[in-house]
Amino acid sequence: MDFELTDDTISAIATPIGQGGIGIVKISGTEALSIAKRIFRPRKSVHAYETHKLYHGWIVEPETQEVVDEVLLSYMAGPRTYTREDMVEINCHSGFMVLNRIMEFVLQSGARLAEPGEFTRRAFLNGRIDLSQAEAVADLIHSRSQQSLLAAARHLSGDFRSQIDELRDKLWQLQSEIEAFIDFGNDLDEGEANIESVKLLLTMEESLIRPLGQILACYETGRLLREGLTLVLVGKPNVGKSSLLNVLLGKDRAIVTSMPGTTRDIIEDSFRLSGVLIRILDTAGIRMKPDSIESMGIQRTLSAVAEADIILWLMDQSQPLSEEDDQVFQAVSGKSYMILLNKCDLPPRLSVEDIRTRYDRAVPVLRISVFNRGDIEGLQNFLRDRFLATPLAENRSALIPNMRQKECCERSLEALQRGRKLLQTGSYNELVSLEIETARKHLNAVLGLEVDQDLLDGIFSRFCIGK
Ligand SMILES: Nc1nc2c(ncn2[C@@H]2O[C@H](COP(=O)(O)OP(=O)(O)OP(=O)(O)O)[C@@H](O)[C@H]2O)c(=O)[nH]1
Ligand SMILES: [Mg+2]
Repeated sequence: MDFELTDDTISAIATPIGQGGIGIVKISGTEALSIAKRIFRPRKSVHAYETHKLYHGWIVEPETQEVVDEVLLSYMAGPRTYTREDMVEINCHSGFMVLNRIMEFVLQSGARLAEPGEFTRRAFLNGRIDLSQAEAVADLIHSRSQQSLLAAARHLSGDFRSQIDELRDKLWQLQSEIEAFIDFGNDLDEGEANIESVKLLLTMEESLIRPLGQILACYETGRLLREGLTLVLVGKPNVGKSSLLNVLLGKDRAIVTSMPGTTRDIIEDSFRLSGVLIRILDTAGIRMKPDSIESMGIQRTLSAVAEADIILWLMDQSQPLSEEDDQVFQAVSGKSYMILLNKCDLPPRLSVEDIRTRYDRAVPVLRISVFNRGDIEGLQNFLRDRFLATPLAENRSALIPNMRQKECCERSLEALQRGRKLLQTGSYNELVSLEIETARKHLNAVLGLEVDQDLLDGIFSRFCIGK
């Protein structure tokens, strides 16, 4: 790695600006303490600042010594700090004016305003954390669900790094075995050589290809936990879509009337189920001869269906099936959907059997009435079991790679698969070794051992200033 480590001292406001209780200004770098001394007047005079101690006092204008705020200042000498550099944190009163004035003094006294993520970037460049941990800091900040928070926290703890480190060790081992095989292979007779290459293939499969495959499998589910799921309500007009939206949200979000065609545009909101964010879209009812506004709404319904993770197709069990249901079927078929047979409090004119015969023998059908609390809880449990009770969601210990890490793992796996093919043909063992080398490079990139400056810029630009 040959990234330039700048040795200037950086500073930023680390808390959101607003009328909060406290605000924090962070300073990191060799000049941190001397800058702080220029603008801080301690309550009791301090002979020499001790590391990891808190000091009570005032921030003063460096020139005029005018008091700006009463603060607590902490001094932490490197390397036992977030960035591994000397750090000072000023806990002051929050508020736009106060924070900005303190920041101004710090900059006047010789610090530079930090770029977004620069503190974490320094932690990475100084070797305190690897890239997967640095990314976890950003993920932690951006987490929208409890699971993704947990996943990010586990990355931050370095568990993912140990998993990748283990694979890197195994790759080393495999590579040296393959090189030995290349060097001494000619001394072996054909039978021995075969046994040797089968052994290598097995090691490759068991200790590398399979575990990498498992990491990749975690990605998809991880993405859902990280970003949440999109649930779309569809059906012909008047079947109770907006009523269901309202009960799931626990508020009157959409207008409900007994007139078909009430909802004309997509209504979007979100709620949580088992800590996972569910984005819910209520749509315009699909019908045969819509007026022009309605048909625009129906177009939007179709695009919502296209981006859905879960489709709930509502039907009114007090009405027989109609051509309009056929149209809904056209919109959802080929997708993963389930049917809710609503209005079960009314006399039935439609059975589960009717639906299965007409559309899909295997589709899950749940009978509900939006007005019945128990039915709604039943639906929530059903959704939880079907979509959120994945081994990953339950097994909090699973590690979820982010997209960049997934791509590195994918490339590593591809190289291994090419290597396996070559090894099977038995003729180009030198090339196998090259592929293993490629696989190793990509695994290194997961941890940031081999990444370029642009990539780092991309990663750290996701951070906010002060992190
Ligand atoms: N009896 C009974 N009526 C229901 C039930 N669910 C909804 N309704 C009624 O059905 C009518 C239509 O409900 P909405 O929620 O507006 O239906 P929608 O599918 O959103 O209709 P559009 O927006 O026109 O497509 C309203 O009068 C609701 O009160 C139910 O489970 N039982
Ligand atoms: Mg509606």
